[in-house]
Amino acid sequence: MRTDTGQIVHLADYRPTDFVLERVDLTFELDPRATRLESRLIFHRREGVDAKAPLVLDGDELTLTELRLDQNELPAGQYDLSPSSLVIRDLPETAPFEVTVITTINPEENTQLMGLYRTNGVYCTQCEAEGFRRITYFPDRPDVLAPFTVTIIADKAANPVLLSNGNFLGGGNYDEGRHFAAWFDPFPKPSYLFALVAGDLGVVEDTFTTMSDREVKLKIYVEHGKEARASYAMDALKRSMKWDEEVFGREYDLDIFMIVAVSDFNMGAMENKGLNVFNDKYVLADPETATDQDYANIEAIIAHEYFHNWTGNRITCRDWFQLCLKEGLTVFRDHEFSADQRSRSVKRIAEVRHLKAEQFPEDSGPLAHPVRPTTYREINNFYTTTVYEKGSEVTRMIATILGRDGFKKGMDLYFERHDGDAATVEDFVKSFEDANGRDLSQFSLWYHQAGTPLVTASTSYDAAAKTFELSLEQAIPATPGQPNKQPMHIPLSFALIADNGSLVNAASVSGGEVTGDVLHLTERQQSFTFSGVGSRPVLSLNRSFSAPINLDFKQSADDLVQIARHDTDLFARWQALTDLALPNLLQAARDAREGKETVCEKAFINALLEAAADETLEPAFRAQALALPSENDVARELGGNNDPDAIHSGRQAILKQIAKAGAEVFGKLFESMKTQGTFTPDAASAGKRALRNSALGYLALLDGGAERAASAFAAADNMTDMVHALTVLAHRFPDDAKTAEALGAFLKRFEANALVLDKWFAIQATIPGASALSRVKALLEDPHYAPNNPNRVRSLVGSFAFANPTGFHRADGEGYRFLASQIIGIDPRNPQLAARILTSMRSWRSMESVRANHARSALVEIERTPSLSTDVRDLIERMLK
Ligand code: 0A1
Ligand code: ZN
Repeated sequence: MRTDTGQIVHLADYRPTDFVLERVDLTFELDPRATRLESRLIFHRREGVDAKAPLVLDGDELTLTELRLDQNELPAGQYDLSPSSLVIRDLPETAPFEVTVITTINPEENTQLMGLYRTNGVYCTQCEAEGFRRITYFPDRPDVLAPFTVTIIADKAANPVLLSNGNFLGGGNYDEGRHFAAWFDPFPKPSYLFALVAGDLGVVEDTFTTMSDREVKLKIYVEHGKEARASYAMDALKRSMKWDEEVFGREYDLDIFMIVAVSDFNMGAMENKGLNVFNDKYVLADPETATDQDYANIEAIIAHEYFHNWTGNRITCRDWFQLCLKEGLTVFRDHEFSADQRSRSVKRIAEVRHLKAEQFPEDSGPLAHPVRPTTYREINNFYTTTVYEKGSEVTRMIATILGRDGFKKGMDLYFERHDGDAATVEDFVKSFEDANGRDLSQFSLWYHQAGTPLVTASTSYDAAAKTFELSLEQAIPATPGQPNKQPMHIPLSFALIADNGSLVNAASVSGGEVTGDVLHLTERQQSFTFSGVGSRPVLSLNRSFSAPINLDFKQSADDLVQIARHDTDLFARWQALTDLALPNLLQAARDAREGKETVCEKAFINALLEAAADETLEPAFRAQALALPSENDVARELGGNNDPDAIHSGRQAILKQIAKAGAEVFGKLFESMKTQGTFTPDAASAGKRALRNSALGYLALLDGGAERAASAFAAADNMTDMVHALTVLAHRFPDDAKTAEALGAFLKRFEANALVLDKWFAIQATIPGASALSRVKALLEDPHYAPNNPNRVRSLVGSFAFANPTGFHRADGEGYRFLASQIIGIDPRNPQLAARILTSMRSWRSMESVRANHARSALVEIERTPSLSTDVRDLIERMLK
């Protein structure tokens, strides 16, 4: 029976458990439909706890077969069983005792993919956040830590590989064709980090020698035949291990580190101790089938999960409200890793694009919540971009405020103080305060106040006094449950740029704290005065996106061009080009709505083409500059009353004008950026491909575009170029015979590769325009569609809802009705997947009224569906509030 109780959990109600768990000993006898688990748990009553207090264990969809206390069967009167708990009374007052729980579960029928399930014949587990209670009755909360011993017994022929956390203890033959393996994890861990994998898998092996000269075995398990596609992941793993030693001083701690790639997984990957389980999308790659973006994602996610070994596993979370303690910090760590492996500025641009595209809308809509929330109804709904990405930005700001050394001191103290703990955000912040002698209480508001701060800036220059004044004002919008906000500590990196492009050093600055190139805005209103400034400078503000804010700073096109040309911070140069682009895109959307021609400003086009052609700039940066703000970005800037059709056609008009003006530049780039020789996924080559492909995107807007895209598709010798050309062809010329031909050829060639098929579905799901829906509906009937595979569902239904504004937000509301029917269909099988796709509706109120009304009706239709999961119900109710 489903046990989501849907009750609201409050941070303020936290209290430790009454019983301390000393040890866990699990014996699994695997069977696809009736797996038997004998769990032996040693507890003792915590000091000071009432002698009558019962032991409460969590459970979900379990069949209890046997229950023993110190080896004796427990009489029925001594325990209570409910769908969500097992409560045992009359337990020893002080002495430790052993509870033996025997349960039976059905992995084959587990379509939620939480707990123990089967994917392509492989047994696999997912326990974060509350999946372990679907395996056995247990105190399933992150502050209950214990060493685990795990024995797995299974049919040997079907399951030659038997894995769990920790170090391998031993194994051998058992009975009737069965064999067993035993694993021991000496590091006390919470149940959400438990993992078991069993099946017939291929393996890639390597070793890593740690900084203290210990040799660690590295193993990546994949389906047979896919071994060669795991070599990039292995390389990324070794680089991550080395980097964590060098940059954070963190060494790996077990004898073995394993990764298993599975094809059915709700999220990206999971950091189970010593046994990471991955969505195979983030492990498998080769030039023929993976894009540069796939390689970058693999590198980042392999690193992310590995880094969790210290930030998440060795130091875990006291309760789920502290999720950002492990996630925000670990995202920050993986961002820094990727920045060191690739181009720091380009990485930063990509991060900020993602933050603004995903987190900013969340923070300004009905699902807004603090980085450290204080209530939840379904914890699965809090694996959000706010907790992850904004959580990372908050960590980055600590580093900006304290500087490199101060940040390092704080991290060192955090590791030293809290190794082995289930810690809190307060513990984390205190480590930085104590290591640096600095009060971070105002800064901590970043954890507690939701909403993206709006900083308004204006400047004035006094030539006679040689002073330059910057006036700042901050306002944090109201968010659900938080009508009033306190002013925050906002670190703003800045530069003053002179006429000749050089950076100006002011003689002094007054009005607030300034450290290096960072202004500390701490008041609601604050003015900084720079003195000794000989001529009017151009101010570059929030460089590197030092704070995750919306900045309202009306700068002239000339000033923005000056920044775009001269700032030493490449991020700021990209931002200036974006700030030049936006007013043109907004105006184009307004013009399109009124049926008017739009005219793009020359100053912007010239600045953009200048950057595109500038050979002193790295190609990846130039590609980022040429990728104008997306339609969703424009919608966000418009803020409300949005008409996606007008935004789309306005943006297309601007792109065409750029293409015309830059035909020569783009032609040259398309020729000169061709990568030669065998494919390598390194950042420099990827950058060239990105620039060449953005040139192709523009060229395809000119006469003969379809032929150009089709021949680029035919000539492509790697997946990046192929997917890009196919996307250009399908999105610009959906009804051209060449598109049908290319889609057909692509399908034929990659039919057997699920991850490439996902791309085939996604490209078609995102073809703009009202006809997208009928295409998506037809694809649902395609024999290659797989309604139980989360990647496939995301690639078709998810791509349509998240990344096809004109198709999804059709004025007649059909897109919303389609989504509602999908959510209602997916929810009973896989509530997490349904809930995640449903978040595509989070900004429904920003649509113009006809669409908004259709959206509301679709949400109400979902709300009225009987027996919705808590996951979906929680979101729907918040979105309709
Ligand atoms: N801790 C993982 C994310 C994750 C969360 C829940 C899951 O359940 C399906 C799976 C993974 C991470 O941050 O990578
Ligand atoms: Zn994580």
